[in-house]
Amino acid sequence: MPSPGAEQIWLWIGTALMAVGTLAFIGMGWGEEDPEAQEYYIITIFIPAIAASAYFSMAMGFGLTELSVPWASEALDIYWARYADWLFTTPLLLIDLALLAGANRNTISTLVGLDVGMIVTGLVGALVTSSQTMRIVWWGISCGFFLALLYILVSRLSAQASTQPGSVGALFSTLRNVVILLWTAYPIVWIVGTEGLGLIPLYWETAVFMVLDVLAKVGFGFLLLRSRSVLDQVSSSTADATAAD
Ligand code: RET
Repeated sequence: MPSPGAEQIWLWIGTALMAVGTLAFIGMGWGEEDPEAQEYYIITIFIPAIAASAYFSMAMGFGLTELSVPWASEALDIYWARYADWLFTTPLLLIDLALLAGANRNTISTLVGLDVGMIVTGLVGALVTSSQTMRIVWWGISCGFFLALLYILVSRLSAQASTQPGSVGALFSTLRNVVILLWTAYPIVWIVGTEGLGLIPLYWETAVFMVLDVLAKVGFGFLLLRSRSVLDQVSSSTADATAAD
């Protein structure tokens, strides 16, 4: 098993911050009795909990593989555990947003399907060793899924959110914008980092991914869960909608 290099420090910091985020969200949800609001806590607690495990595995060198590639003399260090983390956590983040928007099952399935497509094709890109061009082709395919996902976020999901009460709609818009901004950084870091063109070294790439992951998971979760009164409104509006059915 390859062992991590100097970038390990960022992986340990990531493990610690994700663990603190998990405990903080558990604390924030303690005593919540409303099952509709509990749903947000359950989803949002799992996000940093999964990431903490993934970061721990990467810090231990378990989530790391070394690929020998024909175009470079040195082996390529690939942290595949990132993709295992993202495969579960990015759909959970989208489900949080979709619940806030009051989205229907079809919209949720479309978002999750596109997201899984994005992560799995990104993983293929990270593992391909035939040529650097092929890696970039897979990056392009993954970006295609990502663009379709962004389109659904700004079109259908936003339209559905506009039917929610004012403060719920406002919280949705904030979180949607946070997602669009932070998530767009990932394909950029990937392509300039060691997976793609190798313009930035693994040490800095690991640092940037760690900061992005903490903001996109713990930052997002704080914005969502601190608004307990807003979450209560979503639940009452969902209850009204159910009653009206
Ligand atoms: C990859 C591969 C290259 C193309 C694209 C990617 C997108 C990744 C994204 C990841 C988001 C992760 C989050 C994690 C934790 O909170 C897979 C890098 C488009 C958008 C939000």
